[in-house]
Amino acid sequence: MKKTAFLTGITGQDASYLAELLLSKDYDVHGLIRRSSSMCNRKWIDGLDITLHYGDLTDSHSLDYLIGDIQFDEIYNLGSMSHVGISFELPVYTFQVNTIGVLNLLESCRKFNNQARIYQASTSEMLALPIHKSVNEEESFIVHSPYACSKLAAHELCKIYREAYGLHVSCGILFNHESERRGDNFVTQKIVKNLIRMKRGLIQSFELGNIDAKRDWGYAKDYVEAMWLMLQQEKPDDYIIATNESHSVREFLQECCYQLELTTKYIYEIDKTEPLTCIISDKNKIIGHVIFNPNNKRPWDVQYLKGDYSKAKRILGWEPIVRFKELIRIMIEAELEMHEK
Ligand code: NAP
Ligand code: F7E
Repeated sequence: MKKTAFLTGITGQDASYLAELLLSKDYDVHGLIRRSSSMCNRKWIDGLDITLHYGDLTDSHSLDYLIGDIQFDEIYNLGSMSHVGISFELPVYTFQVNTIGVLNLLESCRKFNNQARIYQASTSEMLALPIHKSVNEEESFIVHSPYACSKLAAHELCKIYREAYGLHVSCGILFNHESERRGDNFVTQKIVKNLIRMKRGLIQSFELGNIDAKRDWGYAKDYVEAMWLMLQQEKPDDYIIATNESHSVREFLQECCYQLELTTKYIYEIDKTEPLTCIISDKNKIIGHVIFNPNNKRPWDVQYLKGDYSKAKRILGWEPIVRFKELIRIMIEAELEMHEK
């Protein structure tokens, strides 16, 4: 018998890669999709042999109906309002999707399919420590945004359903992971796409916010493998998935420029340590500039993230393959290819 899997967030970066992985393992894959006025958000799943069901995490009836109707073996909850910056503008909505949505899903499973193995997408944003160190699963959580707070509440709910009702729920505490499928308004994709447009003469400038923030960036395709491995364990548990390397947004910008053979010159106001702008040149000719606009900074940001994945390595046998420079190469190559087409 084929195993059946149900993925929320099917149009997003992670679920689209996970759907491909599960199909390669001969799963019968089902995805939850929101009604939209256009089909544009389906580009990563077009052509995949999966079954789509209309629904929404905030609509408990749609989940009850599906989870009651099809006895899924594995459920991966990857749907969310996933943008940290926007969560400051939409805090209530963020909680409705990221917390109440998870509760809706857990309740459906408790009532209609308590044998399903469930994956919850937790996040490194729950680990906004004041000191700079590599963190493991023993660390206490600290949050700096409505997004992080909504995910922490969901994380705790998962633990409650695991302990109180014996549901097989595992939470992956994933650090930032990127790919050519990353949304355009996350910093890595924003930098890659805009630098390539600038190199091609399509734009002369773009803006960034906090470039001193450091992140542990991995590759989404590596990370979905860890999600699957978590649900293959007899015992549900929580795991950090990361690369154990940390780089600043400024380093990301620098490395992209280097790989695109662009040079940079940072301009500072007298007595200031944060640059105002960065002039970008191609073969000694100025082609544009990046503006560091304080208005793009979040009300409260996480300054440093680095994850110790040794528990995942020990128990799941998982390790990241793609590292920082290779990740940037993959994203640049995909974008250049898209421009060629
Ligand atoms: P993403 O590309 O932003 O995708 C989010 C998905 O959630 C989209 O398919 C979106 O559908 C769907 N969605 C939004 N609101 C929904 C709702 N009310 N009901 C059902 N679906 C809804 O996110 P991702 O990068 O793949 O991340 C996957 C999960 O991991 C998310 O939960 C995210 O918070 C978490 N996470 C991500 C990272 C990372 O670095 N990528 C790290 C840690 C945790 P539409 O197309 O209809 O908008
Ligand atoms: O920001 C800074 C920004 O939006 C990274 C989500 O997948 O990973 C992601 O959240 C850093 C922050 O990702 C811009 O202030 C500077 O310090 O790419 P990001 P994120 O906030 O780390 C976590 C683990 C998740 O769970 C989330 O779902 O870059 N930054 N200038 C900027 N960020 C953006 N977006 N845009 C800028 O112009």
